[in-house]
Amino acid sequence: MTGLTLLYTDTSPYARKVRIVALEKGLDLELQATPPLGDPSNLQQANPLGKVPALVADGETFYDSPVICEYLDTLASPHLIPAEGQSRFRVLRLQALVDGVLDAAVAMRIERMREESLHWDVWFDRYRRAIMRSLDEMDRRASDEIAGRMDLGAIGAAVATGYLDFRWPDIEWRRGRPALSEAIDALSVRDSFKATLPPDNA
Ligand SMILES: N[C@@H](CCC(=O)N[C@@H](CS)C(=O)NCC(=O)O)C(=O)O
Repeated sequence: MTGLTLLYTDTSPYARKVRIVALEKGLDLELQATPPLGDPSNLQQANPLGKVPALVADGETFYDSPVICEYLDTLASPHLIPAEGQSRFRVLRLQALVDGVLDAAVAMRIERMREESLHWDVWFDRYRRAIMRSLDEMDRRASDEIAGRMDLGAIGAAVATGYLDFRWPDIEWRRGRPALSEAIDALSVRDSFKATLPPDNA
């Protein structure tokens, strides 16, 4: 296999998901720190959307994080996305839910980076409500789809809640969600999760 280079930042939760997948599978990723907001040309060449993560592999580039994870899953065991059947679509559905939580949490952050007179509470509150409903759904699904599992859905759930701890601790995602909280605690002791935590000071 040729080299795998990941354009990433250490604060991007989408990139963290990819890095955890690679670590769990024992795949060696060359990490290339590429802050997207500086519009670096190598990132725009790899991904015209100008977003991280982007993977350069085998003379091809891949984006976005679900596609990169699916690609990595073909390269080595253990497989983190079931090949077929209902279990495959449960994992992909959970990934869609938790990536949606990330999309809303990132959008809330962008919204609050605007100067105060431009804050738009209607959208901010809408994103926040979507996150709350999705966390409730994750809690309902936790015992069947997260607890004791090592697949892309469970990884994504841990990454999404980790990002809320990092950027939006006031959401208190654990409050009233004991099943989700317990399932995430059990996953978080793994080396792959500990090695990819966002920096303290970002
Ligand atoms: N759906 C994408 C989302 C990637 C994304 O939004 N990345 C952010 C960093 S966390 C980014 O690069 N933002 C720069 C921009 O939007 O221009 C994925 O799953 O990879």
